[in-house]
Amino acid sequence: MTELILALDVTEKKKAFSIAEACAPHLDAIKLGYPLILSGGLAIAGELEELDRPLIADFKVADIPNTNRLIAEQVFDAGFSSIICHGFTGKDAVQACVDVAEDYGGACFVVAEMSHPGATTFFHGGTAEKIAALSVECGADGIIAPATRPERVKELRKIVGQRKILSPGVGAQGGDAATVAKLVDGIIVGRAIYEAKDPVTAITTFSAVRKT
Ligand code: OMP
Repeated sequence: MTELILALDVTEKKKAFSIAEACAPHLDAIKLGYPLILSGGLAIAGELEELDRPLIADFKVADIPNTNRLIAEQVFDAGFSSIICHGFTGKDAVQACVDVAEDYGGACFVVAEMSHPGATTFFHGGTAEKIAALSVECGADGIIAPATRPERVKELRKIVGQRKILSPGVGAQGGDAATVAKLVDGIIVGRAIYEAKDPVTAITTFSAVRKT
């Protein structure tokens, strides 16, 4: 079944916790990024561990190899099981994140192409394909590819094969969950769940389209 990952971009800690608690039984993982971590601190990851869902650190790490390594170590020490890094930084920088993930028994996902309209400026013209190939070369667990462009996901799938594709852009950014769920291993959904009047009910609409 295609995994359902909640992007918990809620900056109010108490609200973030109550949404995570209510939604956790219906989720495969929870993704935390700058909005919640900068407002609530890295220790939130440890506190959310009690919900017993894998935690993905979305810092889109994009620095030199040594700094990437230091960041990744902090992420896994904090209790995350996966990290997302950028791929345009090149082989050595991506490899640093992959190696740390492996040392901790975790996973590393590399952004191959972003989901927002402006992403086409730099990710198109062969760049996303190169990043996807680099991800495979580095032994990453998978890539991030846009639910807003299913045809691009299909192209990138040809490159990454069995490796996982996690796909954001469903709902608020216009991506169609039913279309993309057939193509990827996990859909990442934020606002369409956490801004819904009833987030658990919102989840059931996504659960319905996940293939078996
Ligand atoms: P919503 O647009 O609210 O569903 O949130 C999407 C989530 O996925 C946010 O946390 C984004 O930061 C993240 N994301 C994208 O939207 N597009 C990308 O290309 C990559 C990511 C990501 O790496 O998760």
